[in-house]
Amino acid sequence: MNAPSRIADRTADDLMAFRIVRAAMPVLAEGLGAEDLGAQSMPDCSPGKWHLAHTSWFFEAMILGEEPGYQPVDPRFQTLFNSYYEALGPRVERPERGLMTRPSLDEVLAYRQEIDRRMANWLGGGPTDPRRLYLFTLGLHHDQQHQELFLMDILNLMARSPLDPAAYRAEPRARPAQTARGGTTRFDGGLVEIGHAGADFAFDNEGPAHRVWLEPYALADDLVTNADWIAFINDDGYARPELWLSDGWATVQAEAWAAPLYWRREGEDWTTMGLTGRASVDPAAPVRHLSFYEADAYARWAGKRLPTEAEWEHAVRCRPEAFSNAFGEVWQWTASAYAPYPGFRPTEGTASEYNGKFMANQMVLRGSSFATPVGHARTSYRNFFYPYQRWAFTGLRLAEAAPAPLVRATDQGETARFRRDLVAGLSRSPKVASPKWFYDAEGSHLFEAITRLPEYYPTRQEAALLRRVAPEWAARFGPDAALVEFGSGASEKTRIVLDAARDLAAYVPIDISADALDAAARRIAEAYPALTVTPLVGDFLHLGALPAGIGQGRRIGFFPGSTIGNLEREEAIAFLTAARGLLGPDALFILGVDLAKAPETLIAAYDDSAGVTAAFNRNLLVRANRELGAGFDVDSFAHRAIWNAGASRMEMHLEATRDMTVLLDGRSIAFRQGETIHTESSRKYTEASVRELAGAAGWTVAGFETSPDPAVALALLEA
Ligand code: SAH
Ligand code: AVI
Repeated sequence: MNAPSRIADRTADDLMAFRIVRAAMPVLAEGLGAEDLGAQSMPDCSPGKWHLAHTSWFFEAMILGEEPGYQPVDPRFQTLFNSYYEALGPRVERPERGLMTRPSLDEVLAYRQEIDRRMANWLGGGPTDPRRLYLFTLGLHHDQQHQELFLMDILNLMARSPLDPAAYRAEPRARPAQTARGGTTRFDGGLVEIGHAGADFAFDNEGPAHRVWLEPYALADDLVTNADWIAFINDDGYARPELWLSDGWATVQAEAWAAPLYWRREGEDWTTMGLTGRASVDPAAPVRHLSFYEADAYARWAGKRLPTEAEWEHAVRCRPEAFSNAFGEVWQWTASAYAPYPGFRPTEGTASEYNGKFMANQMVLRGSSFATPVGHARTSYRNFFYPYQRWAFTGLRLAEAAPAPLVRATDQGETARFRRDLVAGLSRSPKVASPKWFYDAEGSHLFEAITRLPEYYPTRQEAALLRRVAPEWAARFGPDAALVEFGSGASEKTRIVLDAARDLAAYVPIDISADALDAAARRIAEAYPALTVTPLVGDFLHLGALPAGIGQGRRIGFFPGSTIGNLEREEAIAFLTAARGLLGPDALFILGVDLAKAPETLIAAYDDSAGVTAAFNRNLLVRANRELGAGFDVDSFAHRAIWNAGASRMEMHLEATRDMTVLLDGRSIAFRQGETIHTESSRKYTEASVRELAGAAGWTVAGFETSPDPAVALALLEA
């Protein structure tokens, strides 16, 4: 494509984005009268009419006004609609904005239209100056911020009226709130990166990306609810100075706070004011309209604390699916003061006043609210308010310190092994990588997501089969037995065995993925308090000794999930032989295998329609980029799932979609278009091939059970 047509495309996109963003605030104003839009309920709020005008003025002052010979729509608007830009001259101070009976609402709407017309012309000229284009995008995000302020301010105004008026028939929100999950998610912390990096738009205060140290912590999956808040009130939360920061307690006294803003006690019940008028407080809904002081006091009352902004960002970046309403319900107060990140540089020019000059005495909020326009917020987004302010759509999510991990996270040696192994595999022809490197924290989560896919039958089929055979097989374990699981992952199927063998003495999960192992071992220890749980992190192909203190009874090996199918034949035999040695002379071994079947069923299971297996496969490259500093362009590798009938195995490959050279450990590794990295084999067995494999490793097959189609099998082996 030539340069002019690229500019034309960008112009069309920008114009579309401009029209969409600019249409939103007038829609919010529809149905509200000129009186509603002219009044100001308190010094922190602005009249709706002012928001309509100021967001238009922003484009005029920042962009149009810089064009040579530009004639303002009305030069007097400069003073009326400047918010806080010292560089742009005098202005009407915020507490006085409600006095602007002139210009009228109609004149403001006409001003808005005229600015939109002039901006469309400006865009039509195909602007290319990067600084102005940045200011244009900033203007759109600024408009979106004011769309939310518009709603906050209208609500505050309506709440001042004894009539409890409804500003809207339905709450103006893009998406319904998400339902609660009920739990906390734990993070090891360590040295992590936060802040915005990359070419996408972000406000200056979100960067630069930088490293911070986090101690292990846990973050609540859900927001604090109204029911939680009522319990705090009923426990005299607003009357106990020991729960409050000194400034907070002074504010409680001075303002006579006894509940969140807008709450009113009606007999035994509470009502609150929302954009649809006054209504009963919904106990299940996240609590809104809190100051930082209240959020902090509540956290102390609950025996917890607020998360720091780095904890919040790291958690939501790593595990977005773990949290309900991280975005789109209420802004969440953090324990972090709003301060510049190391190396912060304000946007150059007038827009330098946008964020940086407010970096004192305010606290950071993360996420976004129901009133935040879709697409406006990000994981790195930093909202900020003074700690006493509570008219914004604010709430909280609790954090707490977490115990140190049971399992020490991946050591330096592991990274060195990954590097050595990957360099060796990619230096071969054809290129290969070991599937054991799939399983960093993200890879383990992706595998868990695979097990829930409709196409990936093995987990469901094997769990059902295990439920059927476990009682009979567990009867053979005998007293004081220990279950030793290889590649235990989330230890979900383990529960079926543990439930069938209630007198097991110990459980030894072994896995290469420290994060998955730690979380799983913790969950099992909590659910089975009488069981000794001793996790071992490491490669099950290099077995050491079993830990001490795991009982005197039989050792039961457990290797479900057809993970054996990921091993080459010689590896599988060596592994089964070593496991027999490890578990001792009267050991039993439960082995799960996937059986050969129609290629269509297999291919669907390894190339799912949601693309989860593709993400799992590509995660190997993502991990190599992060841990080894490799230079894979991940999007230039396509996921391939192939049935290799001769070897009776599914194969996963990553196929280069173009010729390229990738830097890894100081070497250049060349890829031709169409060349692949063979990342995984999943062997599919028959009863005969299982018997042959077990026999070659010195085991006797004492039982072989098959599930209904799509069929998998479980074998019970005796040493
Ligand atoms: N057993 C579970 C998980 C299977 S996924 C199930 O049946 O659903 C495979 C698991 O084996 C992952 O948790 C992975 O981290 C682990 N794993 C793969 N190769 C390994 C190796 N060489 N040593 C130890 N663990 C390994
Ligand atoms: C863990 N292993 C047995 C899985 C398998 O089926 O080979 C891993 C997997 N690969 C793609 N989907 C799932």
